[in-house]
Amino acid sequence: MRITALAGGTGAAKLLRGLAVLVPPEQITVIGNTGDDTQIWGLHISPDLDTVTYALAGLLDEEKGWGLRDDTFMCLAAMAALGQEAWFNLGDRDLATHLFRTERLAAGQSLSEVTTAIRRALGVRSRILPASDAPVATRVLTPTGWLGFQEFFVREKAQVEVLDVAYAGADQASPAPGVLEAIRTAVVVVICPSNPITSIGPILAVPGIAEALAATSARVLAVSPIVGGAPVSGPAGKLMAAKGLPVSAVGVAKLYRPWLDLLVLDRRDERLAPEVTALGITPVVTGTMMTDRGAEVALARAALEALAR
Ligand code: FO1
Repeated sequence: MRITALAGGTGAAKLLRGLAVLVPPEQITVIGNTGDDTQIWGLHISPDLDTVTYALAGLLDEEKGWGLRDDTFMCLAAMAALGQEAWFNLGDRDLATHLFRTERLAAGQSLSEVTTAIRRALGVRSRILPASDAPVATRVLTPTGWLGFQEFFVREKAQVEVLDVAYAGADQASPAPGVLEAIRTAVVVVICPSNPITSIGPILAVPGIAEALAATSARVLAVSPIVGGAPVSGPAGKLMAAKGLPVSAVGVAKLYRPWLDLLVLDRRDERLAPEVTALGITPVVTGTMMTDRGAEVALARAALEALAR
């Protein structure tokens, strides 16, 4: 059972943790979002790659959904005292990951190589690949101009109007080594319940990836991150609306329609199943709220069972 998963941050990390209980972790390849990557204090931060890595390593701060459990923030406080920007909460132990990544990148390694080194050092057996080794930066257009994703999401707390979203650099980017092959040779492809516009969107914006999803013989299943007309977490609703999509599981189905076979919807959205079917996609109705480890495994099992039917 070779599984390839397209993943953003927290929601993806939970489903991947569930999958890794049911399938040998070596058989899972994660294609991670780098549209959220940013530079803070000269360091290269890859929040979604780190969230997935930390979750699969059993180190994720569960309450926040990002960063390392039991981390401290003394460096952040010291930087604030020096008058540096301190709106992005980098933990002291988390900093080691960013120092390591930044140094290796500066020495000429690719983001894929560094990501592999980090996940191996943390004992993660699943492969984690950035969608591209080239920068693809999610930019958000607000009434006062373009913001980087983290400026929008963390600094502005997503509380500004969104007019448009762009993926800077995507045109010139190419898939990281192994990405297209992982989609082509998978038995199943899982699109995690991540923000369709700012987590999955930057992956799909890399030339060749959407085409590979359309061409693969694998069955492609997505889990809707929109439940009952609102995102389970984060600003996905606002961003989908800015892209002219209905903020519902049907909006997700429309976006992924060119290559999607099955869409997992929450029980609360059961009434949308006929609309999903009408789009040529098989709806799978189950509980999708991953409130504990048991629920993560149950959702992963429901997805795998639907794929096997
Ligand atoms: N998210 C926040 O809401 N506030 C933060 O201060 C913050 C810091 C942070 C540091 C390292 C890291 O890997 C992730 C961090 N995140 C933070 C999460 C991140 O901004 C988002 O979860 C993702 O980019 C969205 O998927």
